[in-house]
Amino acid sequence: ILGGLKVSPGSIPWQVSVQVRPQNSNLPFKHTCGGVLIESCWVLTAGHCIEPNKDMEVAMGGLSLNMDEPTEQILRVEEAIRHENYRETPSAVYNDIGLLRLNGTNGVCAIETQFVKTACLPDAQLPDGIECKISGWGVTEEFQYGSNHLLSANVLLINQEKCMEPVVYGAVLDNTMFCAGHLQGGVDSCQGDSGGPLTCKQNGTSVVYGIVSWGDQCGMKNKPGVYTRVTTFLDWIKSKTQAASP
Ligand code: 4AZ
Repeated sequence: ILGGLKVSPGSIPWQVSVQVRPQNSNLPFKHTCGGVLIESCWVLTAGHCIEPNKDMEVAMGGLSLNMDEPTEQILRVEEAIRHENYRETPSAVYNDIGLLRLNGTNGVCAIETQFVKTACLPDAQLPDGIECKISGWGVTEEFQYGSNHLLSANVLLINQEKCMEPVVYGAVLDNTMFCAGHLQGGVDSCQGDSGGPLTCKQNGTSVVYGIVSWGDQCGMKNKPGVYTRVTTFLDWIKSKTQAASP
């Protein structure tokens, strides 16, 4: 996160750190992406965060990547599902969404506490210009390898036509994505934040409106962050999470 501030305990309780290691190795798990807890046993993330032949786990309820915190819950990923139409081109990533099914018993995986809670899904499009929140442990202006402490920043939803202008992203952008940030640059998501939440208030409740997906570098003028438009994928999310959970 560029232009962000340290998050205080319990203020983004659905934030997840998605961690990986080579399959069947005993190497430590390393933070690779963000994610969002949407059900006790389900984490929403970006499709490009799902790497084949890797063991995955998720850490939630903590703010620091380099300390063991008593509020933290760490769970193994049983199944990683990438969208069937996920596609990467040199200029954009399409259908950049995935789901992680967590290991648990009797349909309980993450336990709800003050520090771990599920996020609500949106049920409608939100207006241009409203302020939303991004968060993650990714690259900052100060730390090229990411931040050890969870950071967050406020960004504005940018009009789709504006973001499809040639000086911004042009026609590589489609309606399954949207832009958010500040066209003058500075405040943005960056590498390592991918898969994490962009939440907005809908009727007073925070909803996961976007998933950090891609962008041309970070914090540059006229190159805002691009987010997977979660409202496009509500039926997909429902079909996967209702089919496999007990
Ligand atoms: C990345 O490389 C990445 N500024 C994530 C977000 C943005 C750019 C790149 C948005 O994962």
